[in-house]
Amino acid sequence: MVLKGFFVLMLVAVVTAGGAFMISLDTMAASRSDDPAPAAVDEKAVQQAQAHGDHNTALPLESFAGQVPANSAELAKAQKPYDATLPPLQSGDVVKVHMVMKHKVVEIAPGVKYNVWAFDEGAPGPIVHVRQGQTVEFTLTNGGTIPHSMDFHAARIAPNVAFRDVAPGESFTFRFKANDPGVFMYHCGTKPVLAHIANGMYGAIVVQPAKPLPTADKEYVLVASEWYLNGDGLQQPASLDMAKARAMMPDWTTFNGYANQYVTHPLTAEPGETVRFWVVAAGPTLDTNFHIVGTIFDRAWPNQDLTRFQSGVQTVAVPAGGGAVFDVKIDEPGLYPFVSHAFAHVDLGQVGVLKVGNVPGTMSH
Ligand SMILES: [Cu+2]
Repeated sequence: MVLKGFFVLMLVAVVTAGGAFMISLDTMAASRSDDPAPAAVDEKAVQQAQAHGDHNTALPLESFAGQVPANSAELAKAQKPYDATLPPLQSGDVVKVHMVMKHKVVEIAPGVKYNVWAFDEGAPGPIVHVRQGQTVEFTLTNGGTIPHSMDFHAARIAPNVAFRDVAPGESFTFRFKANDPGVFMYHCGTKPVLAHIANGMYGAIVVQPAKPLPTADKEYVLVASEWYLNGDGLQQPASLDMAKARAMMPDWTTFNGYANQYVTHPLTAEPGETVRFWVVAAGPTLDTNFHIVGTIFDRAWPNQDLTRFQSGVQTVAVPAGGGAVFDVKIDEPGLYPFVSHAFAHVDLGQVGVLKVGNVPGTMSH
């Protein structure tokens, strides 16, 4: 079925004491049938450009940003969101973690399917949670058709040994002691890494410091990432468009792999509770500029240096491949969007809501 100039307007209205703050998430799908025919290719110019290494010849690249089916609101409601809750710690000196690399089709936005390379069930992979000083015994089973690997940023270990490629059908185990606290990215490090991360091979490991942080009532893990599609993913699953990945032109950007999922299914807290966000920017290339609308971070640990925090901070850049930790204590009930304040990311889906208290109304109008 062909989309005919389909237009979805999601409005996130947050009523504050001072008035109304409104985020408009315009997801506008161009009419595919109305697309103009591609311009004739100047073969000679292409050859000349290629000879001189000019990759811009292939531009402009086609964007599928915001293209969702007519029943997208229904699909968003039916979606089971990625559980952002920090899982409990395990006891013992050794924590065993086993992940199976799988080829899967997952949804990355309502009705938008993608051929993901997944650690376990999807992208991001499972949240790993250990205490500083515990040993992680990690096993990767490659259920795919090409080599894959695992790179834990929380490890100090020879990567040529531990992060080596694992052949299809094989399993490989390595151990490291989680001596450095923080929230760290993990990812497949097989070449080309851009493709393996862009296809969904990433996740977060939280290493709780031996000296505990101030108490938090709720703890959530957010992995920011972007998706580069070779099709709209509506009729058949999209796959990676490497040219768009190199050009850093994502179609969707997400928290925990699915556009706007915590707008439809907000994270929750009670008024006066301290909420901790453990944030990783998986990229593969873009940073996330973490900000919560309507509040200010009581504590921010940029670059997940847990030895010192900053207070009264509005926005903190989390670099691709990096992490940061944030505490907020919100007293006034309401709907508080969390975003990457590089606002193209919000338009492409990297936005969620922290719902504080039992507030009336919904987020979508
Ligand atoms: Cu891989």
